[in-house]
Amino acid sequence: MNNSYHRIHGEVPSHPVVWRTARDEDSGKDFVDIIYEKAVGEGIAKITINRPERRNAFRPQTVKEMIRAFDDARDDSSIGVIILTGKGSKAFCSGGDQALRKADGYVDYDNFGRLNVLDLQVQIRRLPKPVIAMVNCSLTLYSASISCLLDNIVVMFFQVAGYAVGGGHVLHMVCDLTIAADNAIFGQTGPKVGSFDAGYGSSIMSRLVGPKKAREMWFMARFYAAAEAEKMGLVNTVVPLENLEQETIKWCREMLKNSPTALRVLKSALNAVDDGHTGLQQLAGDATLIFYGTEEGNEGKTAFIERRRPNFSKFARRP
Ligand code: S0N
Repeated sequence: MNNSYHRIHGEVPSHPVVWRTARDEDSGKDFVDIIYEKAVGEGIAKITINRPERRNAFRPQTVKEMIRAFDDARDDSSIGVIILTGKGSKAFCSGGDQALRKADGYVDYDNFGRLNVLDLQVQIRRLPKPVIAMVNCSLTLYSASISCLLDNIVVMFFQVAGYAVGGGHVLHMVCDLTIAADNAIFGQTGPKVGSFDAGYGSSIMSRLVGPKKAREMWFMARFYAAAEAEKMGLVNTVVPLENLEQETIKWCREMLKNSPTALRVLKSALNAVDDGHTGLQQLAGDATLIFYGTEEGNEGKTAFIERRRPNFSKFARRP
């Protein structure tokens, strides 16, 4: 990197982050299915799906909690970037909890079927701050003994798998950026387990990897290693597991140095065409927000309050 880049942008700090757990403001209690944290003095929030025994499959409750945490992170003006990840060693998220899938959707406490993950997808897509999927995995140590003439040689090997599959794969695709550990695994399982996401799960994928590859991913329901996912354009970067959070924080800090309004407008602009009227509404809302801050926008409101005619004649009609 050249010197003038550093002069303008400075170094990205590399000190470790201190996480503070945040409570569920709605219930005043701790979250159950997720962990919600904010990095002290950083502008970073982290939402961790906390059902490792189910490979972080989500049930309606999990999704409700994620929606509340994302809402909090949106409303908290000290937060500029949000990380989504999964707890434990085996998965980012394995999609909807298949044990709870009934004829009318996923059912937990109140016996009503829901597909509320669709609301979460829309929320992430429209949230005016960058959301980064941090696709985690970790090492599982297996060992095997091989007898030989002289001795028992213990052969140890690592099997590494952090799954972002099914509805969990869709969640990472909906996020603005994805940073993956080098042995994370990606894929759709729908056609194997009798489900499909024909919404964002199909259209965003097609945008990311192209229509042919998207058909392959859905029709074949294969799994792809992180390196392959990076080649396909599914993820932004792949890093060794031990650097995953550090690298993700580095990306967050780099974005946090930039103009929040620029990031906000760019996010809605990048989504606008694909999201149709709602995409346009988000982008248009950003334009209104910026217009409110101008003297010209303010003149109309001030004139109304002062019970006089607005004077827009002084404002340039720019080419
Ligand atoms: C993730 C996989 C590949 C991990 O394999 P591994 O490491 O061999 O572990 P397992 O032994 O298979 O699993 C360990 C324990 O975790 C449970 N478990 C794993 N995934 C799920 C899950 N999704 N739901 C419930 N339980 C899960 C296992 O049962 C096991 O438990 P124990 O130890 O008690 O036996 C592998 O686990 C895997 O392939 N998992 C299933 C992935 C999958 O098919 N997910 C669902 C795909 N569909 C969706 O996500 C739909 C999403 C959705 O909501 C939606 C959205 C839009 C439109 C429609 C839908 C819709 O629902 O249809």
